[in-house]
Amino acid sequence: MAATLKSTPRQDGFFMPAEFSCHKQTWMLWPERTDNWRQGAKPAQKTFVKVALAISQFEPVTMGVNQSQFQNARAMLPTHIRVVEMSNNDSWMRDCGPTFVVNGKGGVRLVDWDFNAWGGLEGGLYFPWHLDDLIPQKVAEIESIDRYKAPMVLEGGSIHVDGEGTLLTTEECLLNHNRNPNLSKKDIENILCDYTGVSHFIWLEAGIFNDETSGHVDNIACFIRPGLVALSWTDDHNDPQYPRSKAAYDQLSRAKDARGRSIEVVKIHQPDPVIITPEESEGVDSVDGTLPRNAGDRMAASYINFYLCNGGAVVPTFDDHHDAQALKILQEYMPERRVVGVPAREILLGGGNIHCITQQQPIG
Ligand code: KQY
Repeated sequence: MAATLKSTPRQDGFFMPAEFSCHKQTWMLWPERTDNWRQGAKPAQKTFVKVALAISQFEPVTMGVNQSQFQNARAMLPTHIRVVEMSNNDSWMRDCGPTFVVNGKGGVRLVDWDFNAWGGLEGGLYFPWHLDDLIPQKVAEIESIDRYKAPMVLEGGSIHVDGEGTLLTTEECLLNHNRNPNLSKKDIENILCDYTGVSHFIWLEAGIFNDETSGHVDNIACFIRPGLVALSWTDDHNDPQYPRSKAAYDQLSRAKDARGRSIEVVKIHQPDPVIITPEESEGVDSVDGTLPRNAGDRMAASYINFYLCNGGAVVPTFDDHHDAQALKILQEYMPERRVVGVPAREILLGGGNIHCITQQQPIG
């Protein structure tokens, strides 16, 4: 039985560890909705299988799946990947899933944030989202982990931590009025301190151009280890991404972390603009209340949306001439990991990437 605790992680000595610390397993959710995933979600499902397989070289994977797709997911995934029935509205485990916290003495609990599908009725990406909102509670029950219910809307992809007291985020997302209109920046910082155990914030202005999440940090910048941040970059001063990445670079270069260290920034050049084709657009069902996929729209493609797992890094690739360089630089900066590229256009077509569809459960 998983209890819902009345205290906060901070009061109980729990904090959110960095993604690069040791995991028990990775959680994912199976894609199926035809108003987000083209061609009945079949191409996306094949890509999710590839991502799950890549991760499973490094650690166990559990896939949550709606009842209607249980048999299909079970058949498409190898038997070493656990498949559990878990009703959901879509497959973004990073964002609707829990944030796990640890106490450094073997204890693991989780934080259950409010979820409103990236903006609720003011620019949210689909309606309803009530099943997604229950995912953390279901994970808590399956794993018998006690749960904290946090008093704020937050998606996991909107924060990164270094595990040593620093939290990286963007104003574009966390201060968007469609998440927590009644909370000030200071209120948000206080809740994040209480529920993730951090003590220091690095606020970037904005995320990736055209990112439908309102600028999640996990698409533009992430910690590779304490004091080292990878940043999505472009050398093209005319690209709408340039001022965003330049501002982030300048902010990070000036920033100190919770321990007073300066931040080293490694630039990872973005792929050339990735555009939705007419064929891709036509494969998506049109439904009121769901963000349409229009031919000609530029997607928020970034190599930074990678996932760190035990001894590995699973990185999106785009069949682009920048792919090889991105993988090479990440491998150089993470010699302790094996960097694996997975072609990820099909995930990008749904609005996110590998980091957005995964959630780490740390070892206590
Ligand atoms: O974290 C993400 N990038 C998720 C995007 C959600 C897209 C829903 N269509």
